[in-house]
Amino acid sequence: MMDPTIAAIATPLGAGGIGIIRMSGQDALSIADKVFKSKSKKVLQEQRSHTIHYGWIIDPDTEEVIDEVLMMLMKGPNTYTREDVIEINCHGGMIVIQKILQLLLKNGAQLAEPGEFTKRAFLNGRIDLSQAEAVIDIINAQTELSLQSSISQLGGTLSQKVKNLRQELLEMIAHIEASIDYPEYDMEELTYEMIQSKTEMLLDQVNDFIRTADTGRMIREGIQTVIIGKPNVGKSSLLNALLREQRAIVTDIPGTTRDVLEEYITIQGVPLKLMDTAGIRETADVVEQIGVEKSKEWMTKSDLVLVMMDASTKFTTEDHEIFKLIEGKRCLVLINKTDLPRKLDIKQVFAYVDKEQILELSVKEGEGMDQLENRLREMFFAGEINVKDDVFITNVRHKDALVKAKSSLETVLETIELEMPEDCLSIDLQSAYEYLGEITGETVGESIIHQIFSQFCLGK
Ligand SMILES: Nc1nc2c(ncn2[C@@H]2O[C@H](COP(=O)(O)OP(=O)(O)OP(=O)(O)O)[C@@H](O)[C@H]2O)c(=O)[nH]1
Ligand SMILES: [Mg+2]
Repeated sequence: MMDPTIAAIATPLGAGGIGIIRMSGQDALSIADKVFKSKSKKVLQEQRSHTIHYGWIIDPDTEEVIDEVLMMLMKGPNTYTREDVIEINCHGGMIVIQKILQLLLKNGAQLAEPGEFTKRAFLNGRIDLSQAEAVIDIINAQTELSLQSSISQLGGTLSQKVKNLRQELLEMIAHIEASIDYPEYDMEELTYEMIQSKTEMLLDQVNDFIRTADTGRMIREGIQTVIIGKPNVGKSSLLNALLREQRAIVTDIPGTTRDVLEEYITIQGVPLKLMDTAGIRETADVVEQIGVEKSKEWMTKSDLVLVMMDASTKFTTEDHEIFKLIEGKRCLVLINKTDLPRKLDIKQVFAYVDKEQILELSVKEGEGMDQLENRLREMFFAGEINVKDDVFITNVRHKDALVKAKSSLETVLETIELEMPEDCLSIDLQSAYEYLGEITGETVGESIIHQIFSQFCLGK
């Protein structure tokens, strides 16, 4: 049985210059012919693929002219879904677009589910699952880097690497199986040492992948950056200055910020998820106390801590507490309010961090802000993030699959250590092979596929 022909609105709802309705399936052209009258009386089904036709959408039952349109005609298999595809470019009004869609549905199309066009591209073998996921990521990309990495994933860079790994596993499994099943054949013997070294090599590659996941997450979600410090040092002022808007409340009353504020910004191409927190101090105020606890909690979860200090006040036990909290975290110390007379003894800061980690600034005067931005860029960009050529694991599902494959490969190595029989090896090699297949979708269940595509928007 063939799949039904599906249709959906592909452009966002609301008024716009142009609206696009998309239709895919074996009846796409014949349905289009029912509702379309070309200026030169052309029959779409007889036209060449990848051509555009001018005319009107007319309800065949009532002869009502609904809109003046351009019809894009694409015959399978060289289309997004590999099926025949029609895209109707009409005027971008809510009512017009809806009316055309309704007309297609009345004439034999079915309303597409979210992501169904891309799902067909996957099921018809044009793209694999990781590429389909890249399509969602491109649509949802919040940062330039995230977009670049998704485009590269759509191009198949990740798929290719995973395929290579799986191919090597498959060859190994086949070799082991063959030597068990047909011992009489004179094959090159696969020794335990050979299996071991090959497995170690594959494990290394899997581990390399897993290691990119942290950077991948930062590319996708932004680098989690928390501003912490004593009350009143200027944390909220810094957030506002970086955002270039008055997002957080700033007053000269210590303890102004009670809750964690979260904002996404891109600084010189570096995506940051920036968090302003409540100033850390001992307090009897219950609300503030909760805020302080939250500050500490976020701090431990962050990729980068910006510790802010006030140059016009002395180093206190609270600062000492804060430096103890951030031990082992990637951090920058920002000494603010350099426009005021200095009371802070910088030597006390040297006790906790290196000189290179300290920046002096005045948020109020805008001094040192450029240096801060350059510094952030250097920290994350020192030529190391090259999303176009390198593969980064940006998807949690992919990371989970890799972690499972890793553990199977580790079991293989343990089995070799214990000198267990060869067929035991093959079981775990097999599961590593299958886990990796989850990334590209070769070994993934219906429900996961359904779940992935349900995250799509309509018409994609
Ligand atoms: N002189 C001077 N004042 C500043 C500077 N940066 C911030 N301030 C002032 O310091 C006071 C506190 O600023 P906030 O940004 O609210 O400080 P905070 O660290 O968020 O304070 P809490 O939310 O209470 O923890 C405000 O009056 C700011 O205008 C600076 O560079 N120089
Ligand atoms: Mg504040």
